[in-house]
Amino acid sequence: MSSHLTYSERARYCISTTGQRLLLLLDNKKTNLALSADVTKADELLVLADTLGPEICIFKTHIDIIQDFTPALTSELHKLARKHQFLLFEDRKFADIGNTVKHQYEDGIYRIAEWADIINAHSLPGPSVVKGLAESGRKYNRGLLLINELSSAKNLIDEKYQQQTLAMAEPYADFVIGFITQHAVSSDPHWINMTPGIKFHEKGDTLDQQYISPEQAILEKNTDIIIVGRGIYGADQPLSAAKEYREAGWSAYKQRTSHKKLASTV
Ligand code: S5P
Repeated sequence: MSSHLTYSERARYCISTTGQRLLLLLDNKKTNLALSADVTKADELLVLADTLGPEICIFKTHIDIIQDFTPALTSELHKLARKHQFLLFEDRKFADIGNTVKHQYEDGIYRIAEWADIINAHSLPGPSVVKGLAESGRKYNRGLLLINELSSAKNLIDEKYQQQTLAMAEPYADFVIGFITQHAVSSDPHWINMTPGIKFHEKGDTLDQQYISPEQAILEKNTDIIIVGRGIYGADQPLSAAKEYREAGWSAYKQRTSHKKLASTV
């Protein structure tokens, strides 16, 4: 299992430069917290990026829920990403034939390929979805996450689907950096496993979201990055909430890597 290795140790195994950059950033900045910034106003999005930027490794957007979107928004986000050293992840969940997803990635009003370091896709359409996105993504040196598992109750993904998702990722390891998942997909150290559906003290919402804790994700399920939305931006004090999730995620990671190191010395 590679879960005892530090993020920087695992960076050496990456073929993707985005994957490598992210793993190094996690250890340098000492945070494995991704913020899911699911707000609907451009100014709210920018305030979140600027105030919570120092706490996070990734700022995850749903750019199509912004009511007052203009291209200036993504260039401002890009500036904040440089200022605070985080990556931008557009949670677009592409799920169509190669030719269509390529256009959805590069064209339209959002021009996602121009500003998002990371995107994600459902593996449902088969390799065509990865092939189509890779044509644009490789030009911009971007990273893709395949959706291996969902956090919503009674979703249709089963074990066979997950095995096929991993098999689909393997030939594209220069572009696919890992998975959106509830548990570590493989022991290969270069795959980065990111887990949404994280919240303290709550088991779910009224629309079938299911939550686990940062410790469950990092220590029990061996995933690498916790993705937190309403637990942070919905809190009375988002900055203190972000610090708490950061601390929980980071100490779980420190515990995981130090445990295994001790185990390997005996
Ligand atoms: O399985 C998933 C995959 C994703 S990317 N479950 C999820 O909840 N997400 C996303 O993570 C979802 O679209 C939302 O943006 C975020 C979770 O938000 P929260 O407010 O429930 O933490």
